[in-house]
Amino acid sequence: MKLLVTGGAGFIGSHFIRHVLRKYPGHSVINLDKLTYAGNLENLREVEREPRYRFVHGDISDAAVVRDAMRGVDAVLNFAAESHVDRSILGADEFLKTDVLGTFTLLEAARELRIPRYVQISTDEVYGSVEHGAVRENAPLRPSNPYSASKAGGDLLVSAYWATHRLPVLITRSSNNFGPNQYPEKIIPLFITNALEDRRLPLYGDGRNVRDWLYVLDNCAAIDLVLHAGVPGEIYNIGGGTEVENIVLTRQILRLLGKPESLIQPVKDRPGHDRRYALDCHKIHSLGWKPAHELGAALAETVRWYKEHEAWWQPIKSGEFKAYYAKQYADRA
Ligand code: NAD
Ligand code: TDX
Repeated sequence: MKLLVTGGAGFIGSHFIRHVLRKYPGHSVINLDKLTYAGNLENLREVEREPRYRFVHGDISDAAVVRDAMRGVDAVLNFAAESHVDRSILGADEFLKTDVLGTFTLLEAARELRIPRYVQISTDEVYGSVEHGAVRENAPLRPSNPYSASKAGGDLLVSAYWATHRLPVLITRSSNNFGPNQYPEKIIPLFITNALEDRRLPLYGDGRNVRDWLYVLDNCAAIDLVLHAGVPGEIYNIGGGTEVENIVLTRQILRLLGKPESLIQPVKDRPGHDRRYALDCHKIHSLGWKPAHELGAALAETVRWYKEHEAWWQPIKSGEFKAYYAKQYADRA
C-alpha cells in the first residue's frame, strides 16, 4: 500500500510513519509537510534513509504540489494542521488556511485522482465542552475556540465530499495525545521541560479542567485500524478512557521528576477554555481497538524520554518557542 501522509514531521504524524514502516514491509510512505515551527525532521531520523520513505517539502494548500504528491497513492492520511489552541487565540489566519483550505485542497485532489481512501485526523475538541456523560460521533459540533472551529470546518468538508461525491473518506476524532516528540507548547511536554529547568508551571484557571489522555502509539494503532478496516463515510472517536484534572496531572509530573509543587503557578484562564472532553468510543472498540498503554506507565516513559532527549527540546525552547512563550504568558500571572 502506498500512503500519502501530510504533516508527518509533526508529533503524531511522525509516530504514525515510523509505526507503518515498522509494521508493514509492503507499505511505502510519502510525507508532505510544510515544516512550520511544529514540523521537525529530527522526528524522522530513523527512517530518512529507508527506500520506502520519501519526504516532500510543501503546503497542503498548494494544489499543484498536492496533486503531484498524491498521484498513484492508495490512501491519504491528513495529519497536517495548526494544532495549538493558545496560538489560535493569538491569531487564527494560519488555522483557517491549513485546517480548512488545506483540507479542501486535499479533498479536491483526491476526488480528481479518484483516491480509494482518505483519512482525516481530527479531534475531540470539535464537539466542544462535554459537561456530563460522553459524546458519540453523531453529536452536534460546538467548537469553542478558533482551532477547534477550523478543525470542525475541515471535518464538515470531509463529510460533504462523502455525501456529495462519494469520496471514500473516514474521520478519526481522538482525545489529547501525549508521548515523546511532542512540541513543548502542549501541557505535558511544557510542564516536564519547565520542571526540568526549575521553571514555573503556568496552570490555567482553577486547574480543574478535565482531559482524557491517550498515548500517541495507541492513537497510531487506532488510525492504522481505521485505515485498513474502517467503513467509508464513518467517523471514529478514539479516547484513552483516562479522564484527569489538570492539577492532578501536574502533580503527577512533578512527582515523577522529584520536583516540588511550589513550581505550580496558577495563571489567568484560557479564554473559551473547554471544561471537559469525553468520548463514547463504542464504535472503535467494536472495530477491535482499545488502548494498550496505561496512563501512569506511559507518562513515566514520556518523562524519561524528555529527560534523556534534552538535545531534542533545548533548541526548540531557545528558538521560535521563546518569543511565543513570552507573548503567551506575558499578562497571565
Ligand atoms: P503538530 O503541530 O505536532 O504537527 C503538525 C504538522 O503539520 C507539522 O509537521 C507541520 O509542519 C505540519 N503542517 C502545518 N501546516 C501545514 C501545511 N499547510 N501543509 C503541510 N504541512 C503542514 O500536530 P500533532 O499534535 O501531531 O497533530 C496532528 C493532527 O492530529 C492534527 O490534525 C491535530 O489537529 C490532530 N489531533 C492532535 C491531538 C493532540 O493531542 N496533539 C489530538 C487530537 C487530534
Ligand atoms: O500552559 C498551559 N497551562 C494549562 O493549564 C497549557 C499549554 C495548557 N493548560 C491546560 C489547558 C487544557 O485544559 O492544559 C489542558 C491541555 O492543554 P493543551 O496541551 O494546550 O491541549 P488542549 O487545549 O486540550 O488541545 C489538545 O488536545 C486536542 C491539542 O493541543 C489539540 O491539538 C487536540 O486537538
